[in-house]
Amino acid sequence: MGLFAAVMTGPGAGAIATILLVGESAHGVLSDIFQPSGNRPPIFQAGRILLGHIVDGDDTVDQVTIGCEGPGTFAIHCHGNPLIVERIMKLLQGRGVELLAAERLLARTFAAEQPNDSIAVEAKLALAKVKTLEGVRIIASQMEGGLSQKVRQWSLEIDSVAADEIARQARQILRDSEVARPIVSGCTLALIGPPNTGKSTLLNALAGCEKAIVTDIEGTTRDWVSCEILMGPLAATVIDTAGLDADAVAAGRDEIDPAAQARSIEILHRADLVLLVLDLSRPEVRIDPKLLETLAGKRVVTVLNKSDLPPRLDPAALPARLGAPVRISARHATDLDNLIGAIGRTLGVADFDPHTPIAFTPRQKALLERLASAAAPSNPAATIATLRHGPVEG
Ligand SMILES: Nc1nc2c(ncn2[C@@H]2O[C@H](COP(=O)(O)OP(=O)(O)OP(=O)(O)O)[C@@H](O)[C@H]2O)c(=O)[nH]1
Ligand SMILES: [Mg+2]
Repeated sequence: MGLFAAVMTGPGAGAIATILLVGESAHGVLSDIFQPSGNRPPIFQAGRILLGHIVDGDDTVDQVTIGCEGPGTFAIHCHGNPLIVERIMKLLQGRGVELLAAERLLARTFAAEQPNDSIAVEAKLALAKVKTLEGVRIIASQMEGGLSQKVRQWSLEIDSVAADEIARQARQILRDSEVARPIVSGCTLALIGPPNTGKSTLLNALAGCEKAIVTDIEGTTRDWVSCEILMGPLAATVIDTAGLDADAVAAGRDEIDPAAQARSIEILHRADLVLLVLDLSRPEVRIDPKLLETLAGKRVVTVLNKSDLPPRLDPAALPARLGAPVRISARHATDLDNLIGAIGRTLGVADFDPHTPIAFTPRQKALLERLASAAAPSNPAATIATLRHGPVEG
């Protein structure tokens, strides 16, 4: 193994920054550029923390602490000014250290620690990017159990289990991965509906701040506004869109911008789930039949807003395919928990068992798709071995 370093802390200024230096001869490099406090020679022994200065010849670069994390692994904690960090990195580079992105260095070190379990390595790398605490639980459980355990089991039983059975299990894992995706990586929810039903008010209520402009004028929202919101176990990017009003567009009414409406439809297509927001206080339902067709292939939660006003809409008059609606008052933030519960149920994330095997990287997904495919080779052993030991993309 060579000598590698990466900045492990995020970009920009901070109180401290951490540079990880890895390699068998890393202590030799440090002996060159690190002057310990107290003028005693440093002992680079695993478990020790050293205080001193990084020096460039006679020039002092910064006061640092160095954590000796293991043989050949050192965490240099310096001050978080990016100029200081860059200078230390250049000093290391000048001594033959290869500079890497943090993720690549971690991928290498994790793979060296666990050369026989690529899934565990991928889980360690993925943990830094998971969007929710529930998602952390799911990914952490894949290291020993979950997908890692399932692939170990397949390797052991490869001679006694039919390829068809492995294909069936792989298809189930891919389905479960889709259910877990909103918890692990987040999902997109689109607020769609006729003008003035309270879509922007609902975005603000869910976000807990005034993200979108609210007025009683139809067509207030023209461009979309989005906000990242944690909702129970899932992380959602909620997108508020311009109200959809086909009649107004057909009549050329100026307040409803056709371009804004086209964008709303585009967002609807891309969303994992649509919140169809209707006004409970108005007798008529202004849903364009074309919109209903578009919604047919989507997961939809119908929201009857303005429940604080006398109800004038008959829910029985709603098209059956819209399912059971949820009543809320976005203005008063009433019954939002019911709405979040309905979203969770529609996405299937409520009560997701964190130990369920899931694919959480494109590499795993591609290999599982190969196992799941009807055209898979009759002996899936090679694909299973690649899942278990194949190179990790860092
Ligand atoms: N009484 C009551 N009024 C509400 C509620 N939610 C929204 N409103 C009002 O309804 C009007 C329209 O609200 P918006 O949030 O701008 O509606 P919108 O669907 O975003 O409208 P467009 O952007 O034009 O499509 C405003 O006057 C809001 O204050 C509610 O729960 N109860
Ligand atoms: Mg709006």
